[in-house]
Amino acid sequence: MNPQDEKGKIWFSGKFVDWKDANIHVMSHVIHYGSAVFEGLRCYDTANGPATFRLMDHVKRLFDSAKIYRMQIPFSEQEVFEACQETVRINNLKSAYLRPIAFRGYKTLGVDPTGIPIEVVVGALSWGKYLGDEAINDGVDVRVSSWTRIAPNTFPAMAKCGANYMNSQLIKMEAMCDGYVEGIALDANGYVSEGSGENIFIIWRGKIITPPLGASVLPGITRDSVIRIARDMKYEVCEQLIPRELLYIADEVFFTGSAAEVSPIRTIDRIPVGSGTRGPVTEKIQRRFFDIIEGKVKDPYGWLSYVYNK
Ligand code: PPE
Repeated sequence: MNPQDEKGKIWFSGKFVDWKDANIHVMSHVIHYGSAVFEGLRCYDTANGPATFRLMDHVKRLFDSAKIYRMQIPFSEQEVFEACQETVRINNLKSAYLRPIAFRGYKTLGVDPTGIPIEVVVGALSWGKYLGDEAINDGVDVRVSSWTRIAPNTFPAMAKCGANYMNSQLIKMEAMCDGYVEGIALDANGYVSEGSGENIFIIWRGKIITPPLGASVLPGITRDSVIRIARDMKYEVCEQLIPRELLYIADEVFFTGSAAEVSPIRTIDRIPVGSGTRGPVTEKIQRRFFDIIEGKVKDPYGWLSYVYNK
């Protein structure tokens, strides 16, 4: 953890506590069964002060994830929204990565979660470039994972659940051990799914393609942002199954995510993607995305929520 972050305050089920006091018991349900749903989003330092990116969409996805797991969050969407904005304010942050999480807390063990209290926490971290400082401009080297993404009707991919990230850890560690930055997982049918913590897009013959929700992907909020930006830039965008080999012959490939933002991929399994550097369409979409989130151009989508209501 960053020592500066450790001086901050964390919103813990309705009140702010010091970082060191934001603790739970080791016999909490979440520790044993991974029973948490969470979000990750960024707050950007704009000309009008700090602004969270698509905060209400993240809050809604948190509540959707909880609903899938029959978890009753004891706060309203508006209260969680405000808790996130207030976490930025109370810690006097300009930019941050926010981590709202709801989990089954301490009462009894045993899989049956009946009666176990749901805790909700919002913490703020300073998080730099997710895939390395050079990633945004130069692109990253990735492999296709030998691990398959969580299969339909096992772990629901549309829920951003803590336990899903055991699968992500397998994908990420395998890639890193072999000298890659990230892995691309295929779905249970062998089609391209997503990275351990990112959605994926390819550009092929002038079309932008991303796997559909049925390919075990998280409905990424950055994914949705890029689809809307690209369509408004008059690109043809489709959600379509992607066979593995299309990764190798695509003109451009990039990842999207709150942490990864828009990160180009320059090689896959050591095969160069296109020219082996960031492609021109990726660069144009990146520029538009960063211009909006940093408040450099007018935000036509209403995606920024200014923390100080400017
Ligand atoms: N797929 C997965 C599996 C995933 O974890 C993320 C976000 C995405 C797609 C992109 O979703 P979105 O952030 O809404 O555009 N991964 C989060 C956590 C990463 C982590 O290491 O922790 C993130 O980017 O915040």
